[in-house]
Amino acid sequence: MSYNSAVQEARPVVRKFLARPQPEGVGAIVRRSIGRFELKYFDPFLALDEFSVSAPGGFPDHPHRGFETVTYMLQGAVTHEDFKGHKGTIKEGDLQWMTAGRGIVHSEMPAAQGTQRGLQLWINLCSRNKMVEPRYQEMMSKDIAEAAKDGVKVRVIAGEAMGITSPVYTRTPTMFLDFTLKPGAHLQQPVPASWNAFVYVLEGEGTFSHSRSSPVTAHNLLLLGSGDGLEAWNKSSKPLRFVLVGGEPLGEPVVQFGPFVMNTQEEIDQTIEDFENCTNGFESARHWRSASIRGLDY
Ligand code: FJE
Ligand code: FE
Repeated sequence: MSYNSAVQEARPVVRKFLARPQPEGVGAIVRRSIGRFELKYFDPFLALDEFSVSAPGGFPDHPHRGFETVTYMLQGAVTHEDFKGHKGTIKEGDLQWMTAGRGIVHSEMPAAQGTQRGLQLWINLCSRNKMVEPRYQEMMSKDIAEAAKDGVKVRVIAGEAMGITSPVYTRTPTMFLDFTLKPGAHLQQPVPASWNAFVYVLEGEGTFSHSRSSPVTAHNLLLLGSGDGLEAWNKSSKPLRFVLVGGEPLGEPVVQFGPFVMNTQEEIDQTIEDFENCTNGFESARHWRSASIRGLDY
């Protein structure tokens, strides 16, 4: 092993899942990898959906509490609108990092013709942060820092890679990197040894962990075992695109009821009560309906 290599001990691939399409929301399709029955939780990650949605479908008014949603657009556009009047449209390459904290009610609806595609990652918050004030961090594609070298391009959504650091604040320490490798390219990317990490392949064929392992194609999730980083190769003749996501495990109990994720059943019961009564952060839900529900243009 070379002295100066960025990765001394490549993390092995310990599990591989093909995410199959399933219906979700209204007329939307998601390929869910983390969050489905076989892999309910990969601390601190609650869900990873590769979503596909076209009008008139979408994800109309629904709540969240106790975690963050990260929406990263791959194609098309999605308009989001919440119960406090925060509204916007994210397009291909744009990012919305939403800390739901004590409560968000919002809609996420197609904003362009054709199919909107993207990734939505749910990151758990530790008990201390579950009831923080909601917060948005949004970045347009042009503001997401990129670096390229030796056939490897990275877009740094969160964390640090190839000398670039993202300005996104991660309450639960997280890295989220979008890599594209040209044919023949090789990558070594450090990931803190104590973190959980995974790869999700978006396009092409990748060789991960060992240079002679069998290639992995789109829609596959790879859970990485222990080591200090990822090693990947593009041995194919087409571009390879994947995301590498890592996070510091919280090591706390998780009680989930749909879009509410707390530590105990009592907290979930309280959350359901808060949502029904429009209290403790859900006050604005009482009279709010999104444009999509009111039948307006959105
Ligand atoms: C949700 C069902 C849902 N994956 N990917 C139940 F569909 C949703 C939800 C989403 C979602 C939204 C986008 Cl833009 C992308 C998604 C699930 O909105 F939150 C619950 N509870
Ligand atoms: Fe949502």
